[in-house]
Amino acid sequence: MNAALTIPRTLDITAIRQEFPILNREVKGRPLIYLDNAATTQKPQQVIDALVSYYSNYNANIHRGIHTLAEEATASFEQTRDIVQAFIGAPSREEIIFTKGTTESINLVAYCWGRNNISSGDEIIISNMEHHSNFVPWQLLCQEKNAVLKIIPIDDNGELVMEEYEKMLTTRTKLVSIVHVSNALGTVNPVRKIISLAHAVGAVVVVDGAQSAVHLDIDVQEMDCDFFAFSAHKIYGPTGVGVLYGKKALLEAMPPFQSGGEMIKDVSIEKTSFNDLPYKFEAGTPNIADVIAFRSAIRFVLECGKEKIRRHEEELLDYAHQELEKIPGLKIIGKAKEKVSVVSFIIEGAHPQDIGILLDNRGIAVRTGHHCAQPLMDRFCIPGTARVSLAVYNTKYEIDELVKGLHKVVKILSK
Ligand code: 7TS
Repeated sequence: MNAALTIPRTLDITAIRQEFPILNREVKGRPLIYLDNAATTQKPQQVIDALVSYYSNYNANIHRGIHTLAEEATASFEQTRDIVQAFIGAPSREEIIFTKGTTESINLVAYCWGRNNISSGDEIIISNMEHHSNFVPWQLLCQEKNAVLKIIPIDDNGELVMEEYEKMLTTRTKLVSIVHVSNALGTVNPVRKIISLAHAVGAVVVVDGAQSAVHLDIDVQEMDCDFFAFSAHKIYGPTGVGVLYGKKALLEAMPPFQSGGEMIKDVSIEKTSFNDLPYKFEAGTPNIADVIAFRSAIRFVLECGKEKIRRHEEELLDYAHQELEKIPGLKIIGKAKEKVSVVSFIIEGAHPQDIGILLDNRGIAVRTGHHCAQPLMDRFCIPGTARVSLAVYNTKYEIDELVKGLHKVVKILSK
């Protein structure tokens, strides 16, 4: 489907970098080296232009006006739904719900599906490497419903222990919610296998695609997940926009998430009937500008070509692994066979936060801390890591600068 949406181009990293205005800025007197892409990616000019164009030319509320601006805004907003549908291979546009991010998408499932389908003694399975947004909603649901939360363990390389997962599945398993790519380790989980095993016991599966949607080809039909959640801001798009894909039959059976305008068909003093999908789950004025600009972000990714981006990032990842391992006292956390774009590490005798501050002094942005995955940090008996996460615009030169910076960090902190 991708080819029909865009014209592919060669991956010229120098030219691509020029499309990201922020990459021209300096931090602490040095050119910015941005290696915190798992937190959020930077935005290309076409995304920024789409935002400005909406507010400059056709700002209007959608789905409710017959005037020209409202029609233009509605058409543009709905075009993003079509492109998202194609981007993840969803069977229909009604299954694409706009939210404000992965967190809200997962919470929507926990509230609307979870509270209607989970009861006392039921079991929910997640893993030890979940981001808190795919951990806490299920923990709270289990507490509320007196259900059981089971955690798939991970091994020392940061891979799921699949035999343990298989043993956990029972007829009481109602839901499995699993991260596709770990934000803290980069591990790519075998979601197809996880899903087919879960379906064999009749469980519904949620896939947290916050980190995978930008790096991997997503085909929700092939994957056969029941729900898939992701955020625009991690795919070169704006903040405040996310997507929940859900299988139509499940979405239709679920009650609304929030209520008010947009989500209704008819309201009388006695009762309210709800709007059709997807609007049943999109109460109130949505984030129109950012949804529209999200389309430009997807276009950017498709123009570059996911496969080409992946090859570039893999090359950088291998190089980063190889060079970082030469640094005395540095240990990489997360060495799964299948991993993308993330290197988490600790350095003996150095607090991750100090590593982050010293790198920032050299204009290098990395994330430090528990990465909203405290149960994972507990598993490795560490308070946190420093994390480098890569995107299409990163270069070998930047890895070299990072390595130089880390050698300095080791020198300073070992004094
Ligand atoms: N799931 C995963 C796997 C994530 O990496 C994140 C955000 C979320 C869910 C939540 O996404 P949001 O857009 O709703 O916030 N991860 C990170 C990170 O690694 N650093 O900052 C945010």
